[in-house]
Amino acid sequence: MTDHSFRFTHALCRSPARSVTDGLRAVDMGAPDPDLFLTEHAAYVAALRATGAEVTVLPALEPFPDSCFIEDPALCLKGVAILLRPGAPSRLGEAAALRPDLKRHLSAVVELPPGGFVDGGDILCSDDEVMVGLSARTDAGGVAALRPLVEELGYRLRLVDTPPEILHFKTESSLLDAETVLATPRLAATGCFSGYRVIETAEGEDAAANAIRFNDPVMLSKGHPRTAARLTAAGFDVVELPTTQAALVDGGLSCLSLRYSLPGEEQ
Ligand code: CIR
Repeated sequence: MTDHSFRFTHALCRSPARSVTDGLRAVDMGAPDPDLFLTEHAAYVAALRATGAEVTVLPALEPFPDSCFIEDPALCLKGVAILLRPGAPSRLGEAAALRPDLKRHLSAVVELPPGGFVDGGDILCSDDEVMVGLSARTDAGGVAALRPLVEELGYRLRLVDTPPEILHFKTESSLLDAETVLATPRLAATGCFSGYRVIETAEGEDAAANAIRFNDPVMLSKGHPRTAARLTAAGFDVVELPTTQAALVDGGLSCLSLRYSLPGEEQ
């Protein structure tokens, strides 16, 4: 298996519910428009499919306004899904709702043992390391419960801090290849990426950091031209996607999919 931190055969997404208008947000800049959200979501799914991956879009879950951010209730590693425990009370039930789908699509599902909370948005994976940022959603008890599960799968776990003003660790970072991350200057300045090459987002373009490398392209939130230019200059193939509606509820590109490969099907 090569480059398994960014080469994926599959992804799971969840259609945004009409109730996304009630999605959690730190600052209210207005509710997202559910129809426009669906349009932007469809463009995202099409971009994932254009890389050759098989993408399943699960039906909307109206009782869970934030459930299109499917990355948060689970972590997929080496074909195994770890069912997490989201740290926001309104999102806790998303994990149980996702369990049957994970059982259907992944080769195995394991449950995070009790003891704390972990959101997938706080987890950045390279080929051999799982970096977990403590945040308002992810606590030390949750990370202690997660550690043996990821070690069992052959990864090291690196515990880092997410600065308090940042929702999730990956709100301001993403993996570009096994040695390179894209991060905001604010997160990079904490020193948490020691051992990695860091490309910083351009000034005023912090939201660009919530990106994904998915097979060949780096998918980047549209409207961040100087960060896009930096990535292109570094040799990455950039695909820009609109995230105007996800941004209104503190979401971005990484939160909208669970990316995985099944054993024996790696690209
Ligand atoms: C929340 O606050 O949970 C959602 N409104 C946004 C979740 C974004 N997910 C992510 O950064 N992984």
